[in-house]
Amino acid sequence: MSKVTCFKMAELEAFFQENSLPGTCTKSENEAKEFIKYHKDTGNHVAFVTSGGTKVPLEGNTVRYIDNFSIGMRGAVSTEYFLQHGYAVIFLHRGRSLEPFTRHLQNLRLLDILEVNSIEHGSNSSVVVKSDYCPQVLNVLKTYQDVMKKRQLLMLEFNTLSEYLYLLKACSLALSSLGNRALLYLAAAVSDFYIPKDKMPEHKIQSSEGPLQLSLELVPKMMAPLVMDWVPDAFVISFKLETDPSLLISKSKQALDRYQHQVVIGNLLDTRKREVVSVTKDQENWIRLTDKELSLGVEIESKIVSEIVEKHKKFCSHDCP
Ligand code: 9Z3
Repeated sequence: MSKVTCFKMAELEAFFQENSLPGTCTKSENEAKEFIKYHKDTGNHVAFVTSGGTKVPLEGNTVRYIDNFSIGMRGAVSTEYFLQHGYAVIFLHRGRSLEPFTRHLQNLRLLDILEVNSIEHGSNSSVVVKSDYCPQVLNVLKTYQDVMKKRQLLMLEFNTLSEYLYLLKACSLALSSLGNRALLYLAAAVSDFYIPKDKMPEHKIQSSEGPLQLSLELVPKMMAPLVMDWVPDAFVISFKLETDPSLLISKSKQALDRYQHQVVIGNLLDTRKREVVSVTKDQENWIRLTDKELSLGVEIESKIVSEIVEKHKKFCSHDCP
């Protein structure tokens, strides 16, 4: 292990020690371990998809926090396509961001689609979906139940940056037992800045103290330890987000060079739903939706995931000839 990697790991360890975690993280960690063990025994490929933005608290008793734009569409949609390709999926997502399957019902108000079904002369009544909405709900429900019956999907939540980093490490370490059958698809929008616990006020910041000056520290980079130490044999895809088109390719290549993982998917904030660039050590390949595909509702994630699955297959066959 290089000196730089050692240094980055020490930084990350210090971060974990400084930031205490809610008990829900250990529960999620145990669920992930059990899920991975089950799929290790059944011989399945497991995709670990991260999704949504991390929340960075400004106060110990948090009233205010820094957030970002991510709605978790990329991760939720990609999860459905990985499932269709036969992968078992751990979907680590920001609480209340988009989820696979329920995202199709996002435009419906729960209480508007239900009605009470009173049984004549009886005191029992039940709740049913109004007939107008039945086809839409039934379609989603059947696919979801089929996936859950096969134990193909595990949904875990994070809210803060520390929860995300803790679960990223815990799940990665557990996934390493799968060797090259593990695929990590890191689409979450992770903050680069945070306030360390010892520099954070315990209580709500008071406006009576005047204008607020914030000083944020850099979040320790987790890609180096992840690729080199936590899951050295896995197939790893990271995402690079930019707003300046002239930086997209160079920044994506830089990430690939620096961490030596398998794929960087580069995307621009404004065009992320219709084009991305997939960068590997020997090629860069634009993945785009045509106007026709867009109008037909084709999702770019269907193309991204197909390409990734092909690359993962090749990766596995090179490793085990
Ligand atoms: C992405 O680039 C994702 O594609 C988006 C998806 C967050 C743009 P939505 O959730 O958007 O569907 O609304 N994710 C990675 C973003 C990120 O934080 N990347 C870091 C960077 O660019 C590397 S970890 O430096």
